[in-house]
Amino acid sequence: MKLLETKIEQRISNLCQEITEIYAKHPQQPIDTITIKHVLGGMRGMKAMVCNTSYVDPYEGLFISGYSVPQFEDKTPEEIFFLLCTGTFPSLEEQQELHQELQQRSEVPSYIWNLLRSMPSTTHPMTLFSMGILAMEELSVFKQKYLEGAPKSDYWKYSLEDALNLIAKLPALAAGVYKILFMNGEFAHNNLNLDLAGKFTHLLGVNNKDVSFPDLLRLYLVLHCDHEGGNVSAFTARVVNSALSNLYYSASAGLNGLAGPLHGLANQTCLHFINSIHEQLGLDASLNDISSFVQRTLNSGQVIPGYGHAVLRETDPRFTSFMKFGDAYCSDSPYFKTVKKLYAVTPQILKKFKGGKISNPWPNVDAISGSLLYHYGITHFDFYTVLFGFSRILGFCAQNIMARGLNQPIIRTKSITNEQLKELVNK
Ligand code: NMX
Ligand code: MLT
Repeated sequence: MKLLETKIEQRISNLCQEITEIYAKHPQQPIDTITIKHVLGGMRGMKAMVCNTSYVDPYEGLFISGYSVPQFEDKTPEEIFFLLCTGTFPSLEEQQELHQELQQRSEVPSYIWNLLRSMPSTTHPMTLFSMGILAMEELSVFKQKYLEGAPKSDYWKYSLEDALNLIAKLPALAAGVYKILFMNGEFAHNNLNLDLAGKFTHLLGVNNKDVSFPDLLRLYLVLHCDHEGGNVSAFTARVVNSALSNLYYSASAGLNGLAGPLHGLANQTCLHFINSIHEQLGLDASLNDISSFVQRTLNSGQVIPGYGHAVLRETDPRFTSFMKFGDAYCSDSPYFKTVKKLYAVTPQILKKFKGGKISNPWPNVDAISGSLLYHYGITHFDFYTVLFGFSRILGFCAQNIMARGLNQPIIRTKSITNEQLKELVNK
């Protein structure tokens, strides 16, 4: 892992130098004014942490080290992990080294399978996925080295070790969850010399020989990898890791946040939503009928899954990227067609709903991703968030390697009581 480690070391050194200078000269420079609206409104938009792996622009969406979605959508998850960690795409030699490292670390311990198989068959796939990762905490190199008294300056190296061990096991773990819950529970060989997405496609065992299927899974794992530091799952993973809880604890915690319907679970909810449209209006519903369906859903007090965002104020470029893929390979799919019809009518309805109180009427990544998976035969909707989580672990790992490298302290904010708020406003 020498090449990757050297690049990360250089990046950490550069970032540390920048931060040290900024901090030395401007420790009291205000970044934001914290208002009551921030404190009561989920801290929306409040700039409160540094994250160098990626950035989300409200109108242009995700950037990884300056690269926009169309500039990295054709890469592999391995290249993206390298980019998140180092700020540069890997050379061929660096790619080969990373591939070898992941290849050697891919075996999931057998006790994990026993644990997951012992759970009720009705357990949600995200629960099994998160449990599997948590239960591998036993393997943490960081934990061991910390107990042995490793110096702080080396923490990031042991986080990198944990990250590679964890990421290497994700194809087998995620596919294992799928097989235990939805198939006969028999596993394929895990020692194939394939990239993460290729291995995952093979292990999943979905009977689909379409050559574009691994490409979809590759794209899926690339597009969900990171979304800066403040989203629920990444932030949770950061908070947990800041206590020096190792990456297994931190990734498992992050996944538990991703499992909420306002966050990653929205991809599952979207497919239920489309199914309801198909059940009630048929596969060929008109735009008018779909508009009325959306309006009825809003009137009944429910959210339209896959629409809206805490930061974005335009169509999510990850949605657009999937749309291009769907147009190329899935144009006959009834699910994909309904996604497009929803896109044609929903933003205009959301703009007008309750006097325009919805900040972003445009679709996010979850509005479309599941319709493509369904087309290729992954028809168990409740598995979709596991795929999101698999990808997002790349971001959790990169963010926390960086946080340890920059020696970021334990995260601990300050809360305030109603009494104190009253005192403040009555002053
Ligand atoms: N459908 C109906 N109402 C909505 C929607 C929507 N898609 N989006 C926002 N609102 C409502 C929201 O519930 C809130 O209502 P109230 O004041 O009654 O509580 C109001 O509009 C203002 O919220 P916003 O400021 O627009 O959004 P916020 O930043 O609080 O929340 C989401 C962002 C993403 C949680 C919200 O847009 C939502 O619930 N969307 C649907 C679920 C979804 O697609 N989540 C996935 C997000 C992406 N991801 O992958 O994680
Ligand atoms: C994400 O990818 O994490 C979601 O779009 C949610 C967010 O950024 O808040």
